[in-house]
Formats: sequence, structure tokens, C-alpha cells
Amino acid sequence: MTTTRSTTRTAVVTGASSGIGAATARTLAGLGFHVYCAARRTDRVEALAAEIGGTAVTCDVTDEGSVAALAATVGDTLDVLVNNAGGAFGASTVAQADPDEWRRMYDVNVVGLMLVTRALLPALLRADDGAGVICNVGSTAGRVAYEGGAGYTAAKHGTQVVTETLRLELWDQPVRVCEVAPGMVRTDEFALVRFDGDADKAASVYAGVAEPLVAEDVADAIGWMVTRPRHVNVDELVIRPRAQAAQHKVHRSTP
Ligand code: 8X3
Repeated sequence: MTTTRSTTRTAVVTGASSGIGAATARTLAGLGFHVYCAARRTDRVEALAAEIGGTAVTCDVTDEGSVAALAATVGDTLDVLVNNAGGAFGASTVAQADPDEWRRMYDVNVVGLMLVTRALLPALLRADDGAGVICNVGSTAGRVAYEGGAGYTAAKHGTQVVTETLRLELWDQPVRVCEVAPGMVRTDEFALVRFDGDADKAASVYAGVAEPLVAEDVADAIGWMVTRPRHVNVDELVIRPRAQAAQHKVHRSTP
């Protein structure tokens, strides 16, 4: 574990081992934050923390003990929490759904977000100048329905509703609550995990799309959201590639 602690503002990014999480950790480090890079894969978060001068924390957001250890590592104060850990498992229709996949999706996208938020909220409320920010990484899948997506869209609607609820519940507290909702983002792992390692199916998601978003695009948005003046709450920010006018309306150069 890299243990150097700076006096600068601090941020926790969950799911920091790859994709949007790793990119966000790099972006926040570039903005001057000391970043706690949290994820299950120790080797990855250690490499990332060493690269950006942050702190690696091995953490499974669905495990209360693991989350308590994260909170203990962070200590008394925290400026930014990016609840990024999440994911899609499977793309079955409702008629053929695997209940274990659905439970895992609810667990990581909703319950995990709650556990981390609950554990770190006291530290966020002690942020300097009442400037603490929670940024939850939702999805456009949390805004619509699509065939074969119900387990994931239900979970991401959960992410969105928990975010709204939290903002209402904390309305008189010195902390902000935001959500970024990305559409099509090409990362190394999202589609591959969804299709259980089937590279052809994963690639087909982006087939013919000239420029899907990349993780750095979302990280850039998060970096902006969490560095607004402390009276500014960016409730939600939907971000898609130009080629995706709506969930089903994607411009592809090949059929
Ligand atoms: C990922 C967006 O379109 O695959 O959160 O559901 S989508």
C-alpha cells in the first residue's frame, strides 16, 4: 500500500482498478487531489496509486468489513467521494434472467454505493468549507429501458433514485450529491464483463460507432462536477457520444 498522505484535498474513487474509475483517479490527481484508489484487485490499485501518488485500498464495496477498513484508512475528513464501482452482468431477457446475476448487479450498483456512502458520510461532512461532494456514477441505463437490459437498468435506476433520495435527505447538510450518467463508453472491461468474456459480443456493442466515449471523457466530466464552487450542486449530468442521440438511436457506419 502506498501510504503517503498529502495536505491537499482528498478523494475516494471506488472501482478504481480500470475504466472510468482509473481514469477518474488520474484526473482528480491531476487536479491536485490525494486519491484513495479503491477496488478489489490489489495489484491494479497499487500500480495506479504509485503512478498518481495516491493511496491504494483493496476494497469490495459489497462487503461491510471491507468498506469499514476503507473508511478507517481515509480517516476524519474527505472532500470527494466518487461511487464508481458497478457493472452489468449478463444481457438476458426477463423471461430468461438469471436471478444470481440480478442480485449481483443490485448488490454492487445499489447496496455497495449505500455502504460506501454511509461509511464515508461523516468524513465528507467534515470537509473544509462545507465543500464535500458525492458523485455517483450512474448510467443512461438508469433513465430508460432496453431489451435484454432489465437487470442492469433496474439496478442503475436504483443508483439514480438513491442519489436523488440522498440529496433530499442531506438538504440542510454541508455536502453535495451529484450523478453522472454516461451512455456508450468504450472501456476495456464493461462489455466484456457483461458478456462473460465473449470478446465478439463485447465488440459488437461498439461496432461501426466511430467515436464512442472513452473513460477519460467521463473522468473529465466528473473532475468538473466535483470542482464547482461549494454552493453549486450539479444534480445530474448525462453524457453520450455524438453518435448516440438516444439509447437505441446510434449512428453506425456498418449495419
Ligand atoms: C452503460 C450504458 O447503454 O450499456 O452504463 O446500458 S449501456
